[in-house]
Amino acid sequence: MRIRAALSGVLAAGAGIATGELFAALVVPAAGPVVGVGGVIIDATPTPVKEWAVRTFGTNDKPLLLTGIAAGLVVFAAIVGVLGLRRRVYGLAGAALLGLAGAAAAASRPAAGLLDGLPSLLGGAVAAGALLLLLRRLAGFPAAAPAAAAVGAVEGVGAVGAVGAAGGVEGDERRPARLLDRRAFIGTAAIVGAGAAVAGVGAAALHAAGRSAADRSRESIRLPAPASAAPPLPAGLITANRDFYRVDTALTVPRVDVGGWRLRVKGMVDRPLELSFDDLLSRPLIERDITLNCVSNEVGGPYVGTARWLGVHLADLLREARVRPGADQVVARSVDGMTIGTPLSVVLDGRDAMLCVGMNGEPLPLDHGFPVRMLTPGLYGYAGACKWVAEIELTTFSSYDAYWVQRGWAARGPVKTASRIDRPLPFARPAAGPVQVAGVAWAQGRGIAAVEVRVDDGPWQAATMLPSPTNDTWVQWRLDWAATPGNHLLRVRATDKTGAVQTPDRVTPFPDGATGWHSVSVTVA
Ligand SMILES: Nc1nc2c(c(=O)[nH]1)N[C@H]1C(S)=C(S)[C@@H](COP(=O)(O)O)O[C@H]1N2
Ligand SMILES: [Mo]
Repeated sequence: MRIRAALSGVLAAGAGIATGELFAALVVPAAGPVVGVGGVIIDATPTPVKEWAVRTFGTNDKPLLLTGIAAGLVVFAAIVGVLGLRRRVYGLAGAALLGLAGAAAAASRPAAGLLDGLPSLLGGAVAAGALLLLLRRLAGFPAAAPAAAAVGAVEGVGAVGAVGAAGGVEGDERRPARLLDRRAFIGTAAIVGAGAAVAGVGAAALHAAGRSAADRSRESIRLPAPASAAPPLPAGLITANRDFYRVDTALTVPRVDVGGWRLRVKGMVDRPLELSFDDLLSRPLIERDITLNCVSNEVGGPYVGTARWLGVHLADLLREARVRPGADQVVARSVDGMTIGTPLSVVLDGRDAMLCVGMNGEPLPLDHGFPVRMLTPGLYGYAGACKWVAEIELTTFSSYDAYWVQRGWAARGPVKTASRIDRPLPFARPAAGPVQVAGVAWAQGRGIAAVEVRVDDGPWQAATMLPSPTNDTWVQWRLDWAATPGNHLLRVRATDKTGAVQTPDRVTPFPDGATGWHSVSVTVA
């Protein structure tokens, strides 16, 4: 009996959540209950735990979070089912709690609209109704049945045996009624389960359709040629879009229809602006090869890439908006409520801070901020590269902390000089003789002057650097090493064009970026 009550709880919760998701998909696509709760968890997760999750699970952190939420829900719903069997109000309270928690989560999202709580409230009501229905079926069961019900799959046999053992003639008399009750329960459970499945599949299909609508809107875009083109590309410099790292807090990628998209420039400006996507495309576009990296990247880590970006100069736009004296922070706000603050002085100092519409010859991929993202060469992504941007607000650092700053990260995020060994791989076993050691080094804005490699405790040897188009682009480097048998430790360090040598001091990414030399150990046969 308890197992059935638990199952009732899980089925009812499933039906409620699926209905909520379906309603959300139809009416307020960004406000699904699961994503709302997940978003709240992501935002509330303490920075060290977030760091650990990104380090341990990489881009799988989001599927894992969703799996965790699902597992927690199953346990909660099962308990509510069992309690609800004892007293209906417990069941109702459980369903209400689920609905209200989901609604509160959705309504508290930074980009929430008025209707965002509705899907969860509706879901809570459906869960309550389904639970009452299922529990009513169970109520028809005789009190002595727990042992029989617990037998589960083989209950046809087990139940009769158990009842026979428990009560002889009396058991035999109950059997027909119990079989009917059982059938009624299974029938109701099947209907609730099937309803949940249909609603869930429907919600997923609608989301997929929404995604493909965004894809279509993206595919319809023809990017104009740049007014200021980037120089020809050295081979191997660019990271392909599909290989470009992705770091963001978005559980579902925002799907923006360019037709309705507007960019507002507001706050401490004399002339607030509102621009459509076409307005942006009709401005002179610049094309630049810029390396972007994440402040969360560990020494030697993967969260760095270089792309050929197309977009408009942000400084030009700000000059048109006439920034008022006193403003010192540019806060970009995304369609999903992320805020990223960039020093105004950095945007205006002549570097190519831009609003990007293109990445490697295509409109921005959805994952990388379609239709428009900000990019500030020389700053970590969290401090200058807002994706899915909807608003640019001029304000001050003293009056506003952006999302990551509220969580303890440094308010200004200049990139630190870094270098990485990509070949040989850690613990590789190359043959003795010539081995090519190769990798990348970056110090956007300053540029890289030299890269050196050291084998064990030997001298630092200058690596060869391939041509790199600008100081905002990483350099690719190589060194031919005459490998001798045995275990060896390879280390790399870079020197930027101000003459500063990359520091060996190891610090963690939090709060303003990792430092230290990357090393790789290999065994030469
Ligand atoms: N809207 C939004 N923009 C965002 C983020 C985010 O979570 N949401 N993450 C930032 C961070 S921390 C980084 S490192 C870059 C990563 O950009 P990418 O995913 O295109 O590589 O995006 C930045 N822009
Ligand atoms: Mo980042």
